[in-house]
Amino acid sequence: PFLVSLLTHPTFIEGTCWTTFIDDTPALFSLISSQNRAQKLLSYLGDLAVNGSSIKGQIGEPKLKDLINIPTLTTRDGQKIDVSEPCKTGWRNIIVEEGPEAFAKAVRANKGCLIMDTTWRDAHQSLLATRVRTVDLLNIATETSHVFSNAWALECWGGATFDVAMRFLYEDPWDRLRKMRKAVPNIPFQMLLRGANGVAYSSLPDNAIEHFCEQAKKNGVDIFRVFDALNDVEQLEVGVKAVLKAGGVAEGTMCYSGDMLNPKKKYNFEYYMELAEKIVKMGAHVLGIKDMAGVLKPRAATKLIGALRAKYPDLPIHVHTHDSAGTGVASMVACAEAGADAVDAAIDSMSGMTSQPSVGAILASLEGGPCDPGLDHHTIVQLDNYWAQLRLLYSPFEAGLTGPDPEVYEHEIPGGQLTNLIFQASQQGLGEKWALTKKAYEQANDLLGDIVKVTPTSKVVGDLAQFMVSNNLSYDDVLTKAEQLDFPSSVLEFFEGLMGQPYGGFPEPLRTQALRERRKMDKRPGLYLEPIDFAATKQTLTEKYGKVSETDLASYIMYPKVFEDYKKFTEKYGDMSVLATRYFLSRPEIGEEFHVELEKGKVLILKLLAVGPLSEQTGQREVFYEINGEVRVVTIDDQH
Ligand code: 3PY
Ligand code: ZN
Repeated sequence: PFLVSLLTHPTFIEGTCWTTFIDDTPALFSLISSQNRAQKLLSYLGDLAVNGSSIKGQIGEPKLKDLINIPTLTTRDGQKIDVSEPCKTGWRNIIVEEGPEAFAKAVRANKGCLIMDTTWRDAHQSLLATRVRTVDLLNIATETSHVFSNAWALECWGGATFDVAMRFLYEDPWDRLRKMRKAVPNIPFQMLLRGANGVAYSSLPDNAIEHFCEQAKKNGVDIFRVFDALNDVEQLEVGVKAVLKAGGVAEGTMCYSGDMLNPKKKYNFEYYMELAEKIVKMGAHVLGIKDMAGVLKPRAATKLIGALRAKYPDLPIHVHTHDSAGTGVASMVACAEAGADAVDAAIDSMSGMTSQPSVGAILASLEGGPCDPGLDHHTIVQLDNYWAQLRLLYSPFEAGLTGPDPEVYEHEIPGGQLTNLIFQASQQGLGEKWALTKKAYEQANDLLGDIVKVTPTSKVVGDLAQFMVSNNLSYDDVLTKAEQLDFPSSVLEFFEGLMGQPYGGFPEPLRTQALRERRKMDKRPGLYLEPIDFAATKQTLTEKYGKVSETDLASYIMYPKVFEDYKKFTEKYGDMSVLATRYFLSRPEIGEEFHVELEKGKVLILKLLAVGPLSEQTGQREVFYEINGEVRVVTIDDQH
């Protein structure tokens, strides 16, 4: 492409080009680079046209064949809301201007119960396998800054979004964060941090967590919900301390498990009150209660939140739930009435079942009362029009949930995992086995000592359950044959202590019998891990990839292999974030015209002309695209 650009450049053709030409003509490089980018994009589109989507987890084609219409926002009296600029008012101003303590104080002084909208993170993690792409968040970002200007926060980062962005969407999660931040300057951004695991699945050295939080804060995160999947306070503290050091709002969080009002259950009222005290002592600005499976029933919520409210009058309390059983609205209303400062909800089209309860339903329940969240459902409905279309666009990632699952009180499977397991069961045609899997999950949890289940410990229980179903093992079989069984690696890692220490200790003799010669760590894993040598790691990456940013470094430390695969992908195909989701997931019709803006002002007009016949000799096909009026051909290996 360089030679072609050079030889066809007017100055070169006119013959006035001498030695300084290349230096004096930066446009040439930009031309070369956009030609390169167009070529890479064409390779992706060609591959999609021949082989179909390679996006993991995608089944079939999007139901929405058009681009999503962006709704026009109007006030209740029909006035058009100006969204040419992001909204400037919101709770974030207090965090930015006065800091986390002032934010906590202002929230406590606020009369109503605020809402955190989880649509940009947990809702799509729980319903659409975390597949919502940056472009689709940005397309509605300015509107969101207006509609949710009085929200506690948008939960928009962390959890599985970090891994999935690179692994399946070929996007840089940091780039997403920066772009969202620019479009929404007024609403706090909240992320989910898995304590000493960061956004990964097992512990990292403490200095990796510190570096990560510092970068997250710098790039746009305001509030960090920090939890540990076993409620192991030492593991949790690593995250809380890192957030405090980075200057973020630390939401120290306990995971709610079981049924506090049932005297037969392991985690009782006293357990949670003692845990809360430890979290407060860490210096958290906010106390989070994370009901990842949606098992916090309304009466338990009233008792727990009421007691915490009375004990900590100055501490903001923020509650998270999932609507798996269908009690999410009732529970969040109970929390609000018992004194919670904020509860989580998702926009209506992205709510319910394994996601968060519907924001519209919570608003209707609290409207006009002392806990009124101060959001206008009239404009939320208009925004929701976007999400209703988006759900059709992402239909290939739907798990096919059909109704609530009150059995969640028995199996306690967290929202996101429940969706995944249902999806897997339906893919394998295991209607009957699904009931077995749920039962096995319950038994696996008992075998492991009735642990708190959320990423990554929920995977341990899920893996053991699937292992039991596929090997036809009963609860007793696992106990009696433990010394001979090849347990899944996640189970062994849990037993080793790589995910921290469970409350009440590990189950014995199962732990020892399963581990055999493997190590046992009885202190937090970070104490055994070598600190990261940032300079050396950066050097290695720079040698490999050229320029490496601090956020690239943080991505690599969190997910070395995923980061390197992502780099390889973008070297081959370029930056996918410029491509609308409809064309990222499925090929256009022959002759259908669409646009891609490579960078500001550099728009490609594309049209798929034809897919050629299969060459018997090479196993390849030629794909013909028109790009800005010129025919281009790309040769693709046919994988069928
Ligand atoms: C995560 O860790 O990704 C979760 O959403 C836990 O609920
Ligand atoms: Zn959740």
